[in-house]
Amino acid sequence: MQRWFAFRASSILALVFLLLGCGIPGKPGPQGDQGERGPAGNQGPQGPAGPKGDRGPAGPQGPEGSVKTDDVKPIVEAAMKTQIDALQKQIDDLKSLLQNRGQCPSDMVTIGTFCIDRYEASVDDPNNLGTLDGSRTTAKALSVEAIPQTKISWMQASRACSNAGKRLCTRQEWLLGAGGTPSGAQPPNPDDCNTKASGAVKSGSRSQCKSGAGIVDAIGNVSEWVDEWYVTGAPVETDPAKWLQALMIEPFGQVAADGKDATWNVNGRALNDLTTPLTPSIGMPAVGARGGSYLDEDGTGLLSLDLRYAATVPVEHVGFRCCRDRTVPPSTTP
Ligand SMILES: [Ca+2]
Repeated sequence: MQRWFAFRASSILALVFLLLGCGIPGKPGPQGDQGERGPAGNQGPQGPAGPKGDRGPAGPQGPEGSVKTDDVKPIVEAAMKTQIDALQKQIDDLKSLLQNRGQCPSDMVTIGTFCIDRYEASVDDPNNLGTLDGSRTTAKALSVEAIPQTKISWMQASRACSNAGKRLCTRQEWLLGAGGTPSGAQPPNPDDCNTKASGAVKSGSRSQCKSGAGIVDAIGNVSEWVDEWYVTGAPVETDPAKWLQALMIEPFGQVAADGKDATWNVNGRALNDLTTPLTPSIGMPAVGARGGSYLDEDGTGLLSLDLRYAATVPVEHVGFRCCRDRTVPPSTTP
């Protein structure tokens, strides 16, 4: 009896599944396809297979393939050459920096701790002298064999030197650079310093006009702005109508070795413009211009000093020359 009920129950259960037309879904396997459910019992057809299990995890990375040495060699060699070339360039640059440290360029002369321009200064573009106070001066000073720049104020000249990585020479530097320049005959021979002419000549064109250090045209040609200021005090002549005459006293004193170097206005007032009538300004400090010019004949010389002009006045016969420290390379190369 009991066996009969068991048989009937299993038969009924098989019949139900058969009528429903489906199998019992299996559990999604953790990896790979799920196996089919086994038969429900000894009797009845097997149900359909359950749904496919989730996709299993990705397998581990396969072993790296082998590459031939000949294929890689040119690539490695090219990369190494690029690196070696870059390092070599850095080494060469450092060597050059060390070798040139403190050396003056060929357009300057070495004197002790500083460099001084070999030639009276020109500028790269005379149209860029800017304002007389130098605030808009973009011209760059050059030390070249050329007609030197004149009609440039002390402030503009200072800025032009600065634009070239230099500065106006100090009094000491200018005098050390100019020392030993022969004054030459008067009137000058063609190779002597240009101390008498209608205008400036090309700097470097007078072969005898060279100093002991090797700079040229320190005496004559164009007088040169130097980094020195003077409060010139009261004029010799107190009558304003005679101030210009007072300013023009030359020589003011017998100060030169040859007793001829002229000094202008060492005890007077400075001109802050050149409009006529000339009116020296009371209390206006004067900037120094040294060496004398093509106008000054015997008045030129190592100790010739012109103190008639304020720092913002451009003068027809006054130019400049630049210096710089030896240990500081120029920030720009002309
Ligand atoms: Ca000169």
